[in-house]
Amino acid sequence: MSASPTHGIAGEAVAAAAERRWAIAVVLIIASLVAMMILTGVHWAAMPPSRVETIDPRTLHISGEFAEGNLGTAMTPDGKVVVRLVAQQYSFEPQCLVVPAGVPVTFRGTASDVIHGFIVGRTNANTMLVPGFVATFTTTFPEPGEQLMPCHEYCGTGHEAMWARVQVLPRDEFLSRAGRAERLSCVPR
Ligand SMILES: [Cu+2]
Repeated sequence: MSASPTHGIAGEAVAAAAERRWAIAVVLIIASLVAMMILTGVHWAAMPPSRVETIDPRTLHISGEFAEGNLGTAMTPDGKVVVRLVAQQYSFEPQCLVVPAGVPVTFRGTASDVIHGFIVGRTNANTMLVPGFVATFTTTFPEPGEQLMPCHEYCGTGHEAMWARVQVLPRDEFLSRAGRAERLSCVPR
C-alpha cells in the first residue's frame, strides 16, 4: 500500500516546481509594487499638485469659510453650487447634504482632527480630508435619490459609525429650496 520510492521523488519535484512558480509570482508582484512606488514618487516630485490650499485646523470652527453657519450647500451669486463640510472624529458636519441632480456641484471640505475621507454612494465623488488642507472637487449627480456617504479613511475606534447622507434633489426642487435659504442641508431640526 505504501507509495513507491520513485513516487515520492516525483511528488517532491512537483512540489518544488510549484514552490518555484509561487516564488516567481511573488517576486514579480513585489517588483511591480516597488516599481509603482518609484514611478509615482518620481512623478509627484517632478509634477507637484498645481493647487494646494492650506487652512489652520485649530481655528476652523471660529471663523471663516468653515465656521458652522457657513457649512452645507450654498448657491454662489453666479449660480454655482458649493457644498462645504468638515469631518471630525466621528461625524461629518453637516450630517445630511442636499445637492441638485444634473448640475455641477463643487465640494470643499477639510478635517479638524485626523485624516478622514468620504465617498458618495456609487458616484465618483471621493476624496480624502486632511487636517490643514482644503480638498476640492466638482462632480455632477445624474439621478435624484439618497446616497450614503461613509468615511473611508480609518480614523479611530468610531470610524465605522462615521457617515453622512446625501440627498440628490431634482434640479427644480433644489432651486426652489435654495431660493429660500442661505445654507441648505437636510439635517432634521
Ligand atoms: Cu473618519
